[in-house]
Amino acid sequence: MENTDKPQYRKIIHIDMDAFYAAVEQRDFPEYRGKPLVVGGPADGRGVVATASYEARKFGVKSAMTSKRAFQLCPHAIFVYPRFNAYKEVSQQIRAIFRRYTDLIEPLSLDEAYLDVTTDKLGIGSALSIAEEIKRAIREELHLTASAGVSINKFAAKIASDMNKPDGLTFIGPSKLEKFMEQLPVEKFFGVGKVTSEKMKRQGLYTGGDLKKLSEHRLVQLFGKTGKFFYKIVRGIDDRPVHANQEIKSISAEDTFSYDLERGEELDEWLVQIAKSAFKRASHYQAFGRTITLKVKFEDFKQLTRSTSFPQPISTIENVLSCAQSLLKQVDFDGKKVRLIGVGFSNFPEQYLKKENYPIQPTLFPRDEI
Ligand code: DCP
Ligand code: MG
Repeated sequence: MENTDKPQYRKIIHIDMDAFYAAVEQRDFPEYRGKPLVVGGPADGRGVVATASYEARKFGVKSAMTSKRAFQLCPHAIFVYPRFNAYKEVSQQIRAIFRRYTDLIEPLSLDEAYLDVTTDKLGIGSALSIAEEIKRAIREELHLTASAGVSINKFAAKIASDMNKPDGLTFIGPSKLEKFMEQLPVEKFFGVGKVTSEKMKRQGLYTGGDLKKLSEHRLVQLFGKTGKFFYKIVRGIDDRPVHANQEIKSISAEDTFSYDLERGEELDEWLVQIAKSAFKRASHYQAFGRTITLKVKFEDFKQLTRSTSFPQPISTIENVLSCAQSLLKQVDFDGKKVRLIGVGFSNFPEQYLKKENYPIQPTLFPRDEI
């Protein structure tokens, strides 16, 4: 007879590929193996690191730092541009592996996904065994490594997958979950950026355990809506389902210029190029939004956005261009030069876009990607 007293936990796996872009490069180009490798923009001071091999990370090279900084830290590293098509292909292959076990897959990017294997297709039953099998398939069939986290909710699975990278497999079982959350530093909680973590520390809140001492009311007072999330998560509760076919909210293109630009012809020309890139991407997915947003980042890194909306989707390049141009006219430059501009579509009509069909980090290297 079934024991109805036993709580029915979900079985959630979070998979994240190790040093993804760099690992694909090292797989495809044996001469890069075992060497510090940086995948990103040019090392001319304006480019950005997408990722670095573990050999390069030893020197402190990290995602999102300037390539110039990476070069200072590790001058003997090999620098290569990303090959998005290769990464997209691997991404489809890992998803095909996931689908052997479940259709409840929520990709977060090309290299990362949640899987709900509460009832898996093959009747394996153990989430840990499934995670092991997936890791093995990725290794044997794709010659790459992934790290997996296994737990009863998305939050814990994601934290777990990061704990023993690379090639890690970490399980946080239900009996350990609350204790685990208590010792977790506040920075690890979803939604806690630098500003919030500073704020928390000023309040003497360093760990999940510290947050747990506060009432839900107090947490909401301090942190708004996210306070509700904190209240639950420190108790090991995260009911967010694994959403297959998740909608994406915007499509955009942006570019950091090789030198900062004043208002004028050159900037206008760039705006046209970037608006065209955004349009091309939207065309690719046959998804035109009713809102166009212009993003401007100034030389002092301050950033602003201006949007305009229409009752119908903006689906011709002429309309996109004229919207973007009139939005740029409305921007007060305050005497500053511009470092980056971006143009994006949002507010899509009913037809939705699946995240899994959308390339990761679409804004990093728009010119290479399209
Ligand atoms: N990426 C990027 N820009 C960033 C972060 C990531 O272009 N700021 C790209 C390159 C990464 C890929 O996304 O290879 C996956 O991101 P991860 O954060 O998972 O990083 P990695 O897979 O490279 O390394 P890790 O082993 O830490 O997961
Ligand atoms: Mg990764």
